[in-house]
Amino acid sequence: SGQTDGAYASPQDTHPQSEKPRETGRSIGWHKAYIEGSRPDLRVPVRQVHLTNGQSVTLYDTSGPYTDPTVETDVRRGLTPLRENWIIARGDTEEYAGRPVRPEDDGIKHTSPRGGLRNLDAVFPGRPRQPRRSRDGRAVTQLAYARRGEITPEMEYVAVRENVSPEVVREEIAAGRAVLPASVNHPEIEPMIIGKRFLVKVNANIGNSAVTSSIEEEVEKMTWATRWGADTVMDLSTGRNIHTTREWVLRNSPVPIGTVPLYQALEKVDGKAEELTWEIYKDTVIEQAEQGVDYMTVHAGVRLAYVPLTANRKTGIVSRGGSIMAAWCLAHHKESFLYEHFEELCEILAAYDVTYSLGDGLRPGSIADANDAAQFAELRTLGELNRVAKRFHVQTMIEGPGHVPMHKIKENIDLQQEICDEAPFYTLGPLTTDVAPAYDHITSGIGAAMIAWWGTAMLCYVTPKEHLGLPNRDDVKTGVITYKIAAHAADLAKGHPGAQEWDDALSDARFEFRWEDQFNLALDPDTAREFHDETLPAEPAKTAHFCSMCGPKFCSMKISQDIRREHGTSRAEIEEGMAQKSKEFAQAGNRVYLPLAD
Ligand code: IRN
Ligand code: FE2
Repeated sequence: SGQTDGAYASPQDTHPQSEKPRETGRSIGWHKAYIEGSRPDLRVPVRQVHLTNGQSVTLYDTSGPYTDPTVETDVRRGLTPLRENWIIARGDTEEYAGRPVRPEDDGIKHTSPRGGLRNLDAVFPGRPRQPRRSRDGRAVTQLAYARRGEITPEMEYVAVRENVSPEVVREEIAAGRAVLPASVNHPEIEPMIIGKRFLVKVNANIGNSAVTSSIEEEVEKMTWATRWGADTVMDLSTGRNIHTTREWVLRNSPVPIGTVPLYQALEKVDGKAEELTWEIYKDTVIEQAEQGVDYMTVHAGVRLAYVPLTANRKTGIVSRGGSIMAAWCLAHHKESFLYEHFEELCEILAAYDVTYSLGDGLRPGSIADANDAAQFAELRTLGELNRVAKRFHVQTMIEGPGHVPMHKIKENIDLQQEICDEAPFYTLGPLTTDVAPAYDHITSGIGAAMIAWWGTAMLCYVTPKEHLGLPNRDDVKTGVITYKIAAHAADLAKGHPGAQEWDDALSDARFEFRWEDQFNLALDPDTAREFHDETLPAEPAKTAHFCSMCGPKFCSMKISQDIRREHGTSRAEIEEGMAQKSKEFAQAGNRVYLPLAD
């Protein structure tokens, strides 16, 4: 286990003074508390669930200041830049004039009432800020610091969050087995870590299309996703207001933000892939790095020679980024400009501490195409690029599939870990069957749980709208909850220290019929409460000693409680109790379901 440092053994025991639960005045049933680290400006948020039996359970919390009623938040001002002093104190970055954003980058001129800004301003009205970058071109990455043996405040922060020692965090980052995505231009985030020795993380994608969303809706989707437990958010906005939308999302996000710069670069050439150039791409990467994007998907593994390998596939190339790069390679019959300029790209990312998410542009888009030559050829190139990135001290994770049947999943993670020197794997599901459109959060949740158990560090969520349309608010929530289940199931199977405490607390509440505690401990308290109330709406039902599943007479939990109470707990006594219950059951007509009113 990672629990080598006693100081972080238990949040409750170590820092009782900082656990001051506050009323939120909302029905969410938990309170925000903070665990203070070695310095007063290092306060790690946790979710304190207060149980009716006087105990409390401390859970990981991603929701940011929005759930702390003592903090005033205002989307027009943005969040407090928590990390700013840490970044400045390192003395290795400087502010500079930055790159002017041309109106055509943003598309504000084309704003229509339908995709408009609503009541938000066209530009972010919060505090003016200058972008920051490395002072002398050297890497200012958490990887560079970790390799030098430095434990940064960010590393200590995630150590408290994960209940491990700061040294474990430093070691995992230094070895490239974990990444701590935290751009020098995104001081607002609450640091988090992605790696197989830590809690499995979940990413939620927002902003799939600007046609149907306003800036306001994108900001709201981000806070909504993190409210339910998204550990990172990717802003995949395209179309109009792309720069401004991203600015609003970044300034208000408590979690790291990822993007695919290729999408915006494509906008700049009016969607004509063949007109893309390295210069346009590079310019876009710098623009986004100056804004504070923490990690970027780069499809540099789609090489010219691999494109023909997809010719006989059932579903060809399904990755958006992958198809753009394949189209470019074919149009010019040249090697990918991302592959050719990869070292230069590393220098840029190192100067802002932007983390690579090496894209899987050739991931399978159907069960038939899983684990084929194209997919694994690209993976081998990602392994090569991972080593190049590490030479430049750029933190790197590797993206993975896709659509993969269960029996072919393990090969994916094993191969990735081997080829990519154990760099964090970040997968999209995988979907374990193609036959359930409208339920692909489930087809993929199955694959996600399996691949996470075997060592995948972060799961990219899939919503019920996958393959069908754009996710709305409910879909985002369903996607996040589904993936939190997969991630937590994997944490349990991996024996992550402390993971089972949550299950144990909920099981106790269930066994003791503490309904309110069950709801409040649930991943989705609202739906749990709602379902319960559908069948037993009356208030006393929540304390009644049975649930609606078996009815008052034959609740299994009630029966075993009765046995314990009436007969003690020795084996002979239990058997006797069971025999007694069997007789009662027969006398009542051997019916499992009895009418409630009798
Ligand atoms: C994650 C793993 N494999 C792909 N992803 C996500 O898919 C990635 O992080 C990003 O959010 C999106 C990129 O899709 P395309 O451009 O590869 O289709
Ligand atoms: Fe798909």
